[in-house]
Amino acid sequence: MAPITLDRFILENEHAHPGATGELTQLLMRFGLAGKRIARELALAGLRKLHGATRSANPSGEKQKKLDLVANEILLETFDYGGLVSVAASEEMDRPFVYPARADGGRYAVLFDPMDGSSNIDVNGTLGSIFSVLARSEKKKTDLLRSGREQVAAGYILFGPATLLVYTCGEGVHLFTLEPSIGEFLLTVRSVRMPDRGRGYAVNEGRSDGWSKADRAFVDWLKEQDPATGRPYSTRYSGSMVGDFHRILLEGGIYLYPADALSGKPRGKLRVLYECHPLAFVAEQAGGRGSTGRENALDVVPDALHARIPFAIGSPSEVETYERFVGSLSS
Ligand code: AFP
Repeated sequence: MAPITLDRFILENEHAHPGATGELTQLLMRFGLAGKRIARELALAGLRKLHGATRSANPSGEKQKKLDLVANEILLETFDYGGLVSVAASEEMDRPFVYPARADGGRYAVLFDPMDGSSNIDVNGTLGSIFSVLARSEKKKTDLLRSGREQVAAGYILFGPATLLVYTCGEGVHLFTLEPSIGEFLLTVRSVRMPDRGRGYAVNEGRSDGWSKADRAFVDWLKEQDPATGRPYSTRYSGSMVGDFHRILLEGGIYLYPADALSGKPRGKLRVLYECHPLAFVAEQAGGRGSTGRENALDVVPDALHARIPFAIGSPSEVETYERFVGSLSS
């Protein structure tokens, strides 16, 4: 049977919705194009001396790598024609970028973390690009402080031994693998399901002195010897949430980035709009959950463009247990 390309899959799904205008279809196909361009830049970066940091910092004060900016530029360029998108916001930019308007204006807003896990760039580790798509607000183009439930699509591109594209439009999660010799993403898993529970957890435990009592107690619980409940869990932490989340999507388990009172991250590190909302949408569509510990991450309405939250994501069993720890041990 002929392989199913990303473009064909998306087009066929569009045909299943008679009222569709085709714009969201085109937009999703463009993320595929951006993914291929970023994958090429990553493959050649070492040879072109494009590793390393710039002198600039992002809006959260983190040093930007050269490839953070290259990936950001590629994603911005990807939507600068065709009038699909009216505004883009990114972890790497202070303010939303408003595209020059067509008469009727693009119907969508895109938000992205162009290079997730950038500390992995210089060591050839796993990286990702995360994206979220909202219908443009009728009130104000740049109104992006909205609930994660308003996302119409979200996903990520994972740059590992293979380049993968995983997305949801609210009708399941689909996984594609880039076939480099033909330059196409091919359907690899239709309707991915996350296991109800797993055997692994991902967290930067070196920071545990700054965590709450509940966070420490939960991770200690994961490490206890109790074969009857599948414990102890194994740690797998890569420095790229996309990489860690992808493992959990396929194998189950939990990823956490708690609030850290000692490292200047009292609300955690992860940004609501570029990281938490899109991955929580993917998780939920695959049967998993994203949570702050106190509420479903998709219900969070950020109070600022670069707002952060403590974040846990993964199988329903582990996320529920985590919420129980937070509920019972928090003051
Ligand atoms: P960057 O995209 O700024 O590199 O951050 C990556 C990330 O948001 C997430 O992907 C990682 O799991 C986490 O940060 C790593 O942060 P620590 O180095 O503090 O563990």
